[in-house]
Amino acid sequence: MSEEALVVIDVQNDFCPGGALAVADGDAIVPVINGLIADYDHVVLTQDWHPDLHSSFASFHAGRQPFETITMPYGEQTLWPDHCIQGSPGAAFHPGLQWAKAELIVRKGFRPAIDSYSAFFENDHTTPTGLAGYLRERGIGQLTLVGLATDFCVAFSALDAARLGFDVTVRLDACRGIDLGGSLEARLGEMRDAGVVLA
Ligand code: VGL
Ligand code: ZN
Repeated sequence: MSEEALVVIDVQNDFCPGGALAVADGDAIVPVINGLIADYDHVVLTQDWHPDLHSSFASFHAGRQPFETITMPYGEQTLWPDHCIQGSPGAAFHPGLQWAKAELIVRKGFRPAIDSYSAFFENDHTTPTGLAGYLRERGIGQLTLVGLATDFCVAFSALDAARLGFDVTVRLDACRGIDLGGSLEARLGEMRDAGVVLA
């Protein structure tokens, strides 16, 4: 039997109330996640980690507003308010998150020209972050995903993990979504179809 890991996606100040890209109730999951962190032998965190002037920021594109969609060389890209800038307070983990036990922190979205929702691949779906190799080398085959946002970074991480052959559970009580134009229902359906267990 392979090892299990908890993967905590982007529980950062900018995705919590008061942050630059606040997810409604985003901070409500922190106590639930702390309980899970205590229970798991292996904990991995991800951290959205953009340079300023990142191409996923609406401010980078003249005349564009946050939450509009544009076409990038790698496909469709939603534009966001400036968020999770490297080293800024908004990019820090929520102060209540008990993350000290984490064995690995995966940073993503640091290439200026491409966004990265998934913990496994950038938004071109081909540039790897290295996480799959790390988990495989450590004999970890079962993943429980929690965090923010359900319909973006959690969902794309879960879909990639399932495609890569990991057993994947998403704990919905420890996630919150953004829900842009029906994105939450769409991603939940895709996750179910991909064999992700929604708990
Ligand atoms: C995320 C939008 C932009 C997320 C990150 O963590 O779900 N969403 N960057
Ligand atoms: Zn981002």
